[in-house]
Amino acid sequence: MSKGQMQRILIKDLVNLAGKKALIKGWVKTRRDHGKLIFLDIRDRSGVLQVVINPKVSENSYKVAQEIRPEFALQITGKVNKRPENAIDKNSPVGSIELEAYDIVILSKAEVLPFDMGGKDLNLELPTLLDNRSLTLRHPKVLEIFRVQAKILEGFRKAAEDLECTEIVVPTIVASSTEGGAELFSVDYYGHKALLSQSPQLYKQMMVPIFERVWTIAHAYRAEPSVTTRHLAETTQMDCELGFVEFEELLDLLESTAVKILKYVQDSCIIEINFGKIPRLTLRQAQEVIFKEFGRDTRKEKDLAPQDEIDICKWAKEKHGSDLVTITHFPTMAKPFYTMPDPNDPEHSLSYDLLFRGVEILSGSQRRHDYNDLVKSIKDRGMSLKSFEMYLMAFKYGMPPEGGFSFGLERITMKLLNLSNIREASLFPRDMERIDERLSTIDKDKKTQ
Ligand code: AMO
Repeated sequence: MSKGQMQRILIKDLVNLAGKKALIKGWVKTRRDHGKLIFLDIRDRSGVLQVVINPKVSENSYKVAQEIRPEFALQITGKVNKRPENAIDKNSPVGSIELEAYDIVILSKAEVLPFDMGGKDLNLELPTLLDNRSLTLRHPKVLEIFRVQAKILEGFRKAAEDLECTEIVVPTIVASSTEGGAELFSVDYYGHKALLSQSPQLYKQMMVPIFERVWTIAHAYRAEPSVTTRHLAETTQMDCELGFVEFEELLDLLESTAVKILKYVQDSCIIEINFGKIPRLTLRQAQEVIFKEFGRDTRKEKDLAPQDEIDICKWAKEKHGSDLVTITHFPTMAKPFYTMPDPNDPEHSLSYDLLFRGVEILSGSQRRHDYNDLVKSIKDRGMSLKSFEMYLMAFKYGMPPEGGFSFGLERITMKLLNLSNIREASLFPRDMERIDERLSTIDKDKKTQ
């Protein structure tokens, strides 16, 4: 910055500067022409401010403004004025002031937008919203989703630090499946077959004898075979793994961690959450509730179906005033090989899911920590021991009783904001039909690159 040039002031900091001169930088959200006056709503990282361009104040600014369209990036110098009482925007923190422009510098031009972005809501169909993601993310309603998401990440990090977990970073190119199932993406790895990781699971477990308690935020890849409103092909998991901790304590810790994250978000954004005492039900008990309260007999099922999760959450809210409910003891054979069976009922496992407003947002378990038991479990599932040699080594040498859990970031975001589709809760969502561009429109050459 050359000597004598004014310093940029953020929009949020202008409120107390009425009568003073200020320089702001930002993007044009909307432009309105009223007779000889031009009004611009300018957005920077801190807020949105009305700027008035009056040819009587600055003829040059008025001339420059002629070509200004939405999304132009501008530097504007002007005088901060109090707005007349009847023009105060009560919904904006800077709604009591506006900037009267003396000088406008165009920092970057923008082409004519493909659709109107100036409205309070962005009324676009989901595919259009995603086709134009780098642009639609700029709309205040859309970017707010990711401000909330940033708070969830921050809240998780703080909660994990409170648990005295050490942060780790783990690979996503792996040799074996962790979660079982067929939902795997394969990668040509120098001529060898590798996979994209379904979860940081094996690495976080291997780190227990090193740090005792660890956390990570990791990408997880699931080749989901169908299109749903709550599955992504690439998702973000927020994981913890803790040594010398067993089932009951794990339940306490996962619930208190969830409450900490949600409270942290609630304190920084205006979101209402019901924090009654979180009810805990075994899968069987949950199925009984669904049978008794909702008249559907799911008692032979090995898991909760989407409608079951909705019903159980409805029950938890009505009977316990809680938006959260914990379900435990899923059938051992329906869970991954590392899940510890309940010693009192080995057909069922020391596993848990946390449901929030009708959707599972977390799952986890106490793990099998005995080497021989783990080997048997891998064999029982018809999996090859060869791909687990390094993992198993960690269990040969003093793995304590341990367990952990994993939150789905986009699921929490979706449910906190009552979004109808998880794709809205991912900056650049991947699904069966899309890697940024719709796959049907990517030509074949590009597909095989
Ligand atoms: P799980 O497979 O249940 O468990 O995943 C944990 C959490 O991640 C989220 N999630 C997803 N979100 C969007 N799209 C998907 N396709 C998707 N898959 C999972 C969910 C889910 O609750 N290793 C274990 C966790 C553990 O035991 O610690 C695991 O991955 O919110």
